Amino acid sequence: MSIALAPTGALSRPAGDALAAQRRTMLAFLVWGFSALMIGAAIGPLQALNYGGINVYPALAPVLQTYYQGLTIHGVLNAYIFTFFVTCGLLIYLPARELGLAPNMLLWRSCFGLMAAGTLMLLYAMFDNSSSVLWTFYPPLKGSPFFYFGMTLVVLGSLLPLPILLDMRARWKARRPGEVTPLVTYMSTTTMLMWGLAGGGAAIELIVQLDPWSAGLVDTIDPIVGRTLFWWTGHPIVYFWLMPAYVSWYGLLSKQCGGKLVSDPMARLTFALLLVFSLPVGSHHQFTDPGFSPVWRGILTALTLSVALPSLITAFTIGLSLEYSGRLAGGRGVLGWFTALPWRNPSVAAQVLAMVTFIFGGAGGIVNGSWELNNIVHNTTWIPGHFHITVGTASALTFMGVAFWMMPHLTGRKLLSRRLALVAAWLWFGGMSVFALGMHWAGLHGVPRRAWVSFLPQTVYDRFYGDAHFPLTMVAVGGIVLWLATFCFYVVFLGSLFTRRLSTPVPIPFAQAFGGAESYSLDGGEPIGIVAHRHLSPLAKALEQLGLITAFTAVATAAAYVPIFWPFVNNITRAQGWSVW
Ligand code: HAS
Ligand code: HEM
Ligand code: CU
Repeated sequence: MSIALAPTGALSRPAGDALAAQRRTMLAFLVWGFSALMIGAAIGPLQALNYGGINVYPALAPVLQTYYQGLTIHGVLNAYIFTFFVTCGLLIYLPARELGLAPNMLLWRSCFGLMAAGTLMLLYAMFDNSSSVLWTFYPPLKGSPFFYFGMTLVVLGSLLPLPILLDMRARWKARRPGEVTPLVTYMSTTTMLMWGLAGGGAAIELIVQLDPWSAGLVDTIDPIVGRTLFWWTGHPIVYFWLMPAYVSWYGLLSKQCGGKLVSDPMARLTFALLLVFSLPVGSHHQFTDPGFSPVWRGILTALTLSVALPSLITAFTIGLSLEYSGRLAGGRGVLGWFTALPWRNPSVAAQVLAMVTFIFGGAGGIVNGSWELNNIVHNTTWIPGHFHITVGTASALTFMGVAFWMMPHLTGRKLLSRRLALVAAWLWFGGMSVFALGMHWAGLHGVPRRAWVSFLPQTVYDRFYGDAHFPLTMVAVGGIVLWLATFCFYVVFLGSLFTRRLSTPVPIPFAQAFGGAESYSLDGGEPIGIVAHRHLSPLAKALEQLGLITAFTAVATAAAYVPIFWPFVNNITRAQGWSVW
């Protein structure tokens, strides 16, 4: 089946000022998100020094009164605020430009407004030292109402991109009946559908349990119900961090490398599988929690291994796409294609380094997900080791890579320094590799996570953690390198915002694919609408049934959670709040 090319402007192209408004809004999301990371990433190395036995907290007392106050600020700003803002910007801006349609600006700005108000409340609650409840805010640890109400606003705001995307997709489809959704829009919509289902757990936990409890309307709380609701959201959230990075790897990176995406349908399959498998496995964070059946723990292990499958598909599809680009650029031999990639482009370098790191992050995830092995690594520094090479690098370094082309695209100003951007990417990669290896290794020696170990007298520290001296030193060294990386990155990021040097127009690098739908970028970078698929893939067509896939996921999630919640709701626990720091 072949479908004629849409003439330029066949889809309503937004007028110039509407386009400018979209760019400004996208920039606001980017700047807010990266500002959060600036604070969060400044604190991270202090934690790395803590594990290296260096206690800097007494010197910081006016700002950070305890290790746990700093850790809460670090986790919350990095894991929620940074990621949510970048994602809620990108997943609207890119599809809007791909489809050539204007998003519902009121909703998009409301998303920003709600999350920004939530951020301010969280900052207040964390900096006044009332809410050192860590990024998981497990009850019965108790913080101030500002913390929980702020978090509620952030979660609710982060759900608003879903209706915006559904509306844009419906408008596009109404004009192009029978065609498959363009790839970037498809991936973005699937991500938001996943997040729409995932957000339910945290929303219920916050609105039903934590908000009324922190406001003093109820006295007690059920911790295990809270934890289970949290992980209903808290596992899929890791894909809410990862899938936007995949949007860039599948949807843009091949173009940046001078090649093509080798399979459009495989990208769709990955996203559809992530939608289905992300949801039911949340309780693999609770293998050591009491109260639910061992049979379910076994089933969770199997389901967790399934959620790795779409990422394995990604490894091969993206790996082959990169190989194609590298060979086009003259790369020969087994790994010549890899070195032939455009490594001088900081955006490409950052993203490919992020991928390389993710290979190890994924392998560690499979260890975590295996119930027996989880007993060895749970609650040790292995776990933060794992997630700094997943969210802390696969996602964060990819977002930095995206910022390197997107800043000039949005502002019309040059990137302050491509060389310094490259240095930042390599330092992040190098620092994180040393840091994460140290964290994993120390974890195998039993060093606990979330522990203010440097507060201990030297003899006690040596006695408990002497065996792990070398890996813990690696953690501290990695942390210092990461400080340098962060510094270089922000010189580039902030410098590019304020530089006076203008850049030539930077187009959005929408990739073309072999097979499936293709999107072209013309006209100085703004897409002209979509060229429909010439060879309609049966798989791509089947995967258009997003409503059905979402409904199936909802049923599977319910099936997974009913047996877990059942014993909890039949044995209610009533705990008083604790404020320990
Ligand atoms: Fe995880 C804990 C299992 C992926 C984040 N994870 C965490 C926590 C976070 C987190 C934040 O089952 C801790 C939360 C807390 O505070 O307690 N995780 C997994 C599994 C996967 C996984 C099975 N995690 C992620 C991602 C994250 C993330 C992604 C963030 C973005 N994780 C767990 C479990 C726990 C856990 C347990 C609980 C542990 C406990 O006890 O507390 C899988 O999705 C991983 C699949 C990934 C792969 C890798 C594919 C590789 C790719 C790169 C290709 C490279 C190329 C370059 C193309 C199979 C796609 C080519 C170049 C060449 C030279 C060849
Ligand atoms: C926790 C260091 C960047 C997210 C930690 C811990 C360390 C650390 C040592 C473990 C603390 C403990 O368990 O006691 C660093 C360094 C960074 C960095 C040196 C580089 C600048 C990031 C980034 C993200 C991130 C980019 C996410 C985007 C988190 C989260 C926690 C954490 C969610 C868990 C907090 C908790 O346990 O409540 N970080 N980090 N970090 N980090 Fe980072
Ligand atoms: Cu998980």
